[in-house]
Amino acid sequence: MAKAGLPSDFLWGFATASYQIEGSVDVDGRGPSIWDVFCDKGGKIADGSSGAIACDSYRRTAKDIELLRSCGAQAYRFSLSWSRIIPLGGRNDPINQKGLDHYVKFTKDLLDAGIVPLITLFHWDLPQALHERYGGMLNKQEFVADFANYARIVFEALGPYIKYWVTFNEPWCSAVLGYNTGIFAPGRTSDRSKSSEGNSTTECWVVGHSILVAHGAAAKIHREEFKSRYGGEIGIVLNGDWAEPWDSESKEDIEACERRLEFAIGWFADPIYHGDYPASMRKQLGVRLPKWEEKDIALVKGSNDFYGMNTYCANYVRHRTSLPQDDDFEGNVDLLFENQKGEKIGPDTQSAWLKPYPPGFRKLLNWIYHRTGRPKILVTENGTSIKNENDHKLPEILDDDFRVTYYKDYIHAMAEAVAEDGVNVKAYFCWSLLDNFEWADGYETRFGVTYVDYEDEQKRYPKKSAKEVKSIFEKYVGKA
Ligand code: GBH
Repeated sequence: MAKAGLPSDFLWGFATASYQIEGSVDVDGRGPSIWDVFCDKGGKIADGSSGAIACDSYRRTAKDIELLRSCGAQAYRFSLSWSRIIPLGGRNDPINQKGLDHYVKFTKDLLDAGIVPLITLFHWDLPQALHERYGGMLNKQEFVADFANYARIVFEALGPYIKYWVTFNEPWCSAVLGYNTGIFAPGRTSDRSKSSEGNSTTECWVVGHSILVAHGAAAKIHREEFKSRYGGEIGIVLNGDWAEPWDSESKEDIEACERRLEFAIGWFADPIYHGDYPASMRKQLGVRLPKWEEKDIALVKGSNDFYGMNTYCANYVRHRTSLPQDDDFEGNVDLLFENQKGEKIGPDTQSAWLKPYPPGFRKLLNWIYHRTGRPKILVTENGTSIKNENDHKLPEILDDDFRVTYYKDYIHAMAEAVAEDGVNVKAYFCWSLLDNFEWADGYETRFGVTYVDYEDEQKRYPKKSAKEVKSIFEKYVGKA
């Protein structure tokens, strides 16, 4: 039997993101973000909804803190809405003190409740004005300067209270889903049935590059202007799921798995930890992948104090024999849920892409740890939706054994990676504290450990998983 345990200073809690929970989109001077506009276009969100009300968390901060306490959470990861703090987003635009004060108060209230706050500066809700003014993240120079300004304002106001800063959540999603497939805001793509603008072969690579440089710029500001005053650490959060070969005997499929992980994770991790994009990406993308200017890579290389890891599931990966398409972003592979023997990687959930595979978590922790030179890892998101959860009645929904099993198995896999394999994981956040606005899937897909009744004043009902997570961690913490 493999050992399983976590260190005694291990931190665990729950995560959310501003646009998915806050609502109050035109309250206290908030400016619109690209997600407000994207939702309003129509036809983009499964149930035609938006984050206009969401979980009403902007007005229910006290309730959310009470909920966190009742779950025994030690920490809470949340994101800031840039356009609440700077409604137009830019470095020469006015600051909205009310927006900033809201987050200062919330942070202090969390600390008073004994909960460690972890702040994400950017979880996809770019101020709409920056998109309109210069194309947002397509314009590296402007975007980096504006993000740096926003970061500095936030570090100034919240520096004394924050131990862990995340610059960007999942740049892969902003780049690929926002500028290649177009299923996320701002919805740019070459597919003219979805968007009149966009170029899927180039824009995602440009956007990814801008985000990396903006991350590096913010990290430099944090280290040079704030770290000695307030302490704290800064990192980026990358998403990625484990890849198993479709044919475990095939050298090509094993290589395809590696390439898949490089396209998903190495794209961002390699510049930060090694100073350049993966060779497999250079080979496939050629000049479409931006070259590193010296001053930019100097900002990016070495910019992480910790590695923020989001992961949910795994895929079988099969190599392709055809040449890569120009808009391919996956490394010219097929992503499958069954292997050559017809075995499924995991059970269905409400999310088409998500089939739980706990052993993949341990393997991916190892892959990332060794690829990136053994950094401190914080698991900043992990969780699941449940097939047809939304169709059930409240009592059944609250009895979310599927989610409880998911957390048991995933946390166990992590505890093995730590105790058995020596991977340095220091924190873990369940996605999510609340059912919330699940982006293009709207409200029908629920990821919360807490049920939110959208028909009845966003009332919260903790599910079984909300209570179980605490006892799961009690089994492991202090045992490694
Ligand atoms: C996280 O991303 C997000 O950070 C969080 O906001 C979100 O609520 C949570 O997942 C649950 O979805 O639709 O086939 O193009 C997780 C990584 C990568 C998972 C993109 C969904 C879309 C696949 N995501 N993927 S598809």
